[in-house]
Parts: sequence; C-alpha cells; structure tokens
Amino acid sequence: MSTTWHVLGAGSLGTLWATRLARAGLPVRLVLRNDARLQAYRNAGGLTLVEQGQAQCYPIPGETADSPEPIKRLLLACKAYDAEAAVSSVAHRLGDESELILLQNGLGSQDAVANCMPQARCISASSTEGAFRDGDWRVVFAGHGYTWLGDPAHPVAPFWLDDLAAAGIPHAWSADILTRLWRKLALNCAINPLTVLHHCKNGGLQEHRCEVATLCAELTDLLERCGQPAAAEDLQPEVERVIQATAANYSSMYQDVSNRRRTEISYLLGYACKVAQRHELTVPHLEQLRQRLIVHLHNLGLPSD
Ligand code: NAD
Ligand code: KPL
Repeated sequence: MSTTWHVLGAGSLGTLWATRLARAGLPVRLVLRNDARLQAYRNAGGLTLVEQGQAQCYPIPGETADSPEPIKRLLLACKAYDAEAAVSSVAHRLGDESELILLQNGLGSQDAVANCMPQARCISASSTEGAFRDGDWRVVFAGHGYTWLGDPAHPVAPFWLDDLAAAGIPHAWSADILTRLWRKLALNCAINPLTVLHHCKNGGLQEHRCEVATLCAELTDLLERCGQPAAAEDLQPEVERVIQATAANYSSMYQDVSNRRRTEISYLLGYACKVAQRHELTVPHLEQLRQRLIVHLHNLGLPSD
C-alpha cells in the first residue's frame, strides 16, 4: 500500500502536484486551513487542472489541519512566509518517520521549518514549473519545467521518487540542492525587484544592463563569500540569458505586486542582504535595491516583509 501524499497548500503548485499524483492512482489528501475552506472545497467537488485549454476535475479527498491522523509524507506547497505556521498547524500529526517536501522559493523558510520540526526529514525543492490560479480550486498549468529535490543533511534519495515518475512530474534528485536554491535566489534577486521598480517585463531590463551587471557582481561576491562558489559561476551571463529567454514574461514578483499579493521579498533579496551582513560583506546596491523595493511596496499599501 502506497504512502498517502498529504498536500498542504491548495494553490498553484500544490494543485499541480496533487492532481498529477491523483491521476496516476496514488493516494492524495488535501490539508485545508479550517472547516469553512473544507466545506467550500467539498462544494466545488475537487481540484481542477487546466492543461492546454482542457479542464479536468479531480475529486481528491480533503481534511482540515487539525484532523488527528498521522502524516507520513507532507508536500508543503504554500508561500515561503506561510511555511512555518502551516507546518506548525499539523505538528501534532508529524513524527520521527515523517518526511516534508518543501516547495518554497528562496531561502530561509526551509531552515525555519526544519528548526521547528527537528524530528522530521526535510527535503527542499526548487522548481521551474509554472502554474497560476484562475479561480478557486482551479489552476492553469502554464509552463513545463523541472523540479530538483535534495536533502542537505542526508544525501540518499527517497524511494518515493518513483511516485513522481509515475505521475509524470519531471524531477531529479540533487546532491547540491543548496547550490540550486542559491542560484535561483540570485537570478530572482537580479531580475524580479528591478522589473517591479521599472514597471516592465523581464525583457525591459535589456534597457538597464549596467544596473543588472552591478547587482550580478555583488551577488557573485556574496555567493563566493558564503560558500556557494558553484552558484556564483557565470551568474551574469546566465541572468542575461534568462532575461532574453523570458523577455515577454512578467516576473513572479511583478505579478504578485500587480495582483496586490504579498511578495516573498524577505526570502529573496531580504535573505541575500541578511546573509551578506552576517558575513560582514558590504553589498550597497543590493541593500539600496531592497530599500527602494520596501518603499515602493509601502507606497502601494502592500506588506514589505
Ligand atoms: P499559492 O499562493 O498559489 O498557493 C499557496 C496556497 O497555500 C494557498 O492556497 C494558501 O491558501 C495555502 N496556505 C497557506 N497557508 C496555509 C495553511 N496554514 N493551511 C492551509 N493552506 C495554506 O502559491 P504558489 O504559487 O503555489 O507558490 C508556492 C511556492 O512555490 C512559493 O514559494 C512560490 O514562489 C513557489 N513557486 C511557484 C511557482 C508557480 O508557478 N506558481 C513556480 C515555482 C515556484
Ligand atoms: O523565476 C523567475 C521569476 O519570475 O520568479 C524568473 C523567470 C527566473 C525571473 O527571475
């Protein structure tokens, strides 16, 4: 009998994973915040995934966080700023044998979760898949990508990667997941805040090459200083390549701001500046960018943490 995948966070990525796992015949349960959300979910009849214009509803069973049944495998698919509270809401259901798969972007939330759940194995993930919600309990699969998973404390791959293969979730086990998370964080720091401040698509940063290059130089120093030289390698050319390849897209932070959603700034640029300070490295342009972004968010009436 397969172990149940408990999915906490029925948003974009949570739905993308839950529906593909369920479609492969694997046991999945959605963990919802409270009775009102559970009732709303039951009324909707399931989670809907839209792929290539085709919508398919999957009647995945739901439950609330305070349900008493133990959780052996938890996919945590909320935003980085919600991760610690979300895991705490199911703490009474986690034990020594529990495994948590952390789908959060950026850095900082993984350590926060691991510190409050020392008994559980925490596996971090870094994903380039893209999805967005176009209604309650309804998600559009917007961009094919790849997910790397890894556990810095324990390099052996878990056997349940077979479930991901069966579900058609492109993935690989990574012995250097921290490098991958840092590299993605650096790309996001060099691109996303500038798209918000210049109010442009990623391609609009081709008009701001010097500003991007200055940030890349500071990010490279930071990655080298904090023991991530592989994540620093050729950062600037990769940032330029990503800007070109995604020229027509709005960055995820731009989309958060334009939809008046809280950003993950504290787990991206905020985290980079905090680590630089811890290593006594001055990163004046990153710090100034962080301050400008905070003022911008504040002026829009959005949270700046
Ligand atoms: P989302 O906002 O669409 O979904 C998060 C869900 O978690 C929401 O439904 C929210 O209500 C739920 N949630 C939060 N706290 C909860 C709690 N305590 N109990 C129950 N539910 C709770 O977010 P997303 O876009 O799926 O992003 C998740 C993470 O994945 C983020 O860190 C994001 O940066 C990263 N990511 C997203 C994408 C994407 O295309 N959406 C791609 C790569 C990485
Ligand atoms: O991941 C991204 C995002 O928008 O969050 C890219 C496309 C790499 C831009 O930083």
